[in-house]
Amino acid sequence: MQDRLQALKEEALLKIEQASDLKALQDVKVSYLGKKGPITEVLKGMGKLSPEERPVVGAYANEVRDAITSALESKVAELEQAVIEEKLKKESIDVTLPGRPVRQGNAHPLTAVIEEIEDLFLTMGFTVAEGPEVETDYYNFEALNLPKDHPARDMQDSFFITEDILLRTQTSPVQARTMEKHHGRGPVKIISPGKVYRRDDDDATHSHQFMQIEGLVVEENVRLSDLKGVLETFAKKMFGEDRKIRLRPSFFPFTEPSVEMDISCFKCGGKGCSICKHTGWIEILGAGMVHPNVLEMAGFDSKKYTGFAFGMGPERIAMLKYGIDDIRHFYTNDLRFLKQFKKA
Ligand code: 2NL
Repeated sequence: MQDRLQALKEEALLKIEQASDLKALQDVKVSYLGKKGPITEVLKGMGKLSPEERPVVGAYANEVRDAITSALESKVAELEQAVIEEKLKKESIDVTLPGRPVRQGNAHPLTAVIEEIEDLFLTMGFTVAEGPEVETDYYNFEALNLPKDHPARDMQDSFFITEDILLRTQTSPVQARTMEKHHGRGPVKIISPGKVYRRDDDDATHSHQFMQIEGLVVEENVRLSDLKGVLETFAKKMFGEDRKIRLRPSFFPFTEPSVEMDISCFKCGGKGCSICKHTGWIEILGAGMVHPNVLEMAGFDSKKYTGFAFGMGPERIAMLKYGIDDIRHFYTNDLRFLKQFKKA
């Protein structure tokens, strides 16, 4: 019986040694160690042995089974390791290959200009305020001292949704709403960038939807000279340190007095060229001291508080700065146009 076990052991170990894959090992395991395998058979037949022989054969049978089991385990580990090594060899990557460049886009020129203007005012202590594009007649007109019969309220000029609701024609309603939230206490120091809407036929210089940036400061003892200082800083930072500014009298319903600001031409320096239409000056924005009616309607005591406000069109600023000749370029999404504003 021992000889039979010895033979089985050698046979199994040889098969394990020769096995070339895991499947073959599994077959060896089933055929030698399985319930119907020869070793189990030997163990079952031990009842027929004499009591002296039984422990000796039993111990040897166990030894054979353990030898086969451990040979199987180490061969399985060996084959698995070989599979991993094969895989590593096949999947190795060449780290010296040049990388694939990630294509990087750029901000829309209008976005870039608006953010530049925002940053500039943020450094002067302003915060950015936002509000709804669908506005009430009250905030868009009435709170800004635009009386019921003012031509700006005309159906010809505005997109009305109902008699009382319209697409905002300026960002001033944001300022009126912000002032109200201050409950009559200063300081208010905000800029409000955003989309505005006017009924207009689109052409090279008109668009029914465009952007506006307004600024507002309300505090005690705010004067026109404060307005002038802030706007001069803005003009120099945006168009060059050697810019001069000038204020011309103007009219807006929500400011009194009202002014328009020109900068000295950044192209010709004031001598006269096509950009400044041979005047040496370029109109940049409108501004003024906040009308007392506007302050009072927003809950501020106009005897105690004064303020200044200004408004500009970022499209115009961008067109001047980059020499863009048609406002429609901003909205028609032609990549040949947009890609020219990639920063170096
Ligand atoms: C322009 C002129 C301007 C304002 C906007 C304003 C807002 C409040 C009170 C007073 Cl809440 N004023 N805004 C003032 C003057 C001019 O815009 O030409 N914009 C493109």
